[in-house]
Amino acid sequence: MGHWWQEQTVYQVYPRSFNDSNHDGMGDIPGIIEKLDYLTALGIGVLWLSPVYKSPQKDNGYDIADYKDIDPLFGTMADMDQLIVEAEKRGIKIVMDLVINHNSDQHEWFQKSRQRIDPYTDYYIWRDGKDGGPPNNWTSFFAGEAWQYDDMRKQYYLHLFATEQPDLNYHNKAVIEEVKDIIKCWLDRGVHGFRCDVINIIFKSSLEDGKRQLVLKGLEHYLSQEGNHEILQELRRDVLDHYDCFTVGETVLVTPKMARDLCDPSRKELDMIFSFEHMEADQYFVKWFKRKFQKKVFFETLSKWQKELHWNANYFENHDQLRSVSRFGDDTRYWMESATMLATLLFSLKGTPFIYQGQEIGMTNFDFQSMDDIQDVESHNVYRFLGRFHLPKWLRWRMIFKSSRDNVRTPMQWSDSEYGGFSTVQPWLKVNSNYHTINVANQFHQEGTIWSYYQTLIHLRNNDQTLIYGDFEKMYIDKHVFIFRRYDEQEAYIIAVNFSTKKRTISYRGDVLISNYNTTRFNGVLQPYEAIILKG
Ligand code: ISL
Repeated sequence: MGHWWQEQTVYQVYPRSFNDSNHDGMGDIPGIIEKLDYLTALGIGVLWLSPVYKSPQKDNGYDIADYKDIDPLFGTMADMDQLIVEAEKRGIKIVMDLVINHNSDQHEWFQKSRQRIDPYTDYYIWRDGKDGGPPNNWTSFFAGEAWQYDDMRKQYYLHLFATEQPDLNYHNKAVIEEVKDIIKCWLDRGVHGFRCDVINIIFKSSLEDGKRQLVLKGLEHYLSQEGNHEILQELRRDVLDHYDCFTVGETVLVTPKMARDLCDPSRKELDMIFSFEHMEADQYFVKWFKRKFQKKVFFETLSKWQKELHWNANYFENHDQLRSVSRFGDDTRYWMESATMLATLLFSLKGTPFIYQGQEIGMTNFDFQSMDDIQDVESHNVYRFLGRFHLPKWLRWRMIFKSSRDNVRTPMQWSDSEYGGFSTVQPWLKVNSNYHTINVANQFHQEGTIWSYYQTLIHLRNNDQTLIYGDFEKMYIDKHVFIFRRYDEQEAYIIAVNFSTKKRTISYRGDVLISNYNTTRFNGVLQPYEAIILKG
């Protein structure tokens, strides 16, 4: 009926924090191979690998210095080939991260471009300065100006992310040919798709000043431009369509209309996209300004995206976000209940479910003590940047620890042995001190754990055409409760979730397909953080 990538659950591995096989404090590819049976046991069909390419690691691999080589931190190309083969043996398909908006200033193309060596001279976006400053007023996603002056070339280059991540020039056809070649090379090696990093901002239609706004000045000149669509269609037509693969776009600041233009099947661009709007229900304006989690906004937003798109890439966590149980649930008193409730919601929405390593055991946000515990380039940039406005240190620190991406990047908690069983030496980022209680060994194949609940849910969804393909209909939303229906000609389910610490009465009753409270016959009363799927 559909495609394999609609029926499977995708598991995201953040390689540096997954499993360290060679005792250097850094996760690696052989470490992932060791854990493939673990993923099979969970029921995973697709593994998305955050970047393992050669990289100076300024942004943990999202700054690629060679798209066709593996960083020695993570292993070798032979390890990568083995991972693909071993995964395939277990019915797991590998999906790579494709980062093509920018790469690293250490990439050979950039090094040659700085020296105006052809054909690389115009591979990046170089301009002369204006009035003694940068070419325009654009600002970076990582705070501050989006331009860096290069002493060698005596010009500025554009970087929408870190200074060490120069943006590629998509007005240059040669760059598009390079990208096709990279995609082809990985598909030929046996991977089955790509998660495409910030893929809706790759084409800059002009370099005019951006309109006055507080952050991301310049956005209107590069967000989802027509040229962007043309490039995606070309990549699809010339390469992707010749393979059994899928693409999921990471699409920043996307609206439903933009999303449809990117993933409407008839346009042949992307297969699905990650939207961000539901992840903004606990912030004002940008993530550094946190506010109380607005549950109703969260439900309404999920509902809206379910209606607006024919197929969603559903997620509550990834390597840039926070731990969902800490963020949308209650990671102390109702840790188990809220983690399993969130899981039920995620797996009963229409679309492909994506989970992030550790989510299946209810890992929580990190217990940082100071800026020294944080490695993320974005966090450090923003901390420094806010200093320019004389924000006191305590306030800046508060903003960072509440929102830093390092909250989810701490090492995977495998057991209660030292360093959480992730490594035998001090890892690159501290292990959350709750590893003594929250770890895989405590939950793996054990009744009544978050892990086994995920396993059950994955199995349930994998084998239920209505849960996979059925239509979505919103039934009821209030400040705590979200109720919707999934249905097709054969079957109908009512899904109800209670995002509160109090019991809630709803007007539905009936036999239960699954509940995180083991309820079999539902009498209308939802327990704190209870989730149920009702039959019929
Ligand atoms: O992390 C963010 C805020 O929560 C985003 O602004 C993030 O930078 C944006 O979603 C783009 O993310 C992707 O590209 C970045 C990289 O640092 C992220 O890890 C990646 O997911 C630059 O490659």
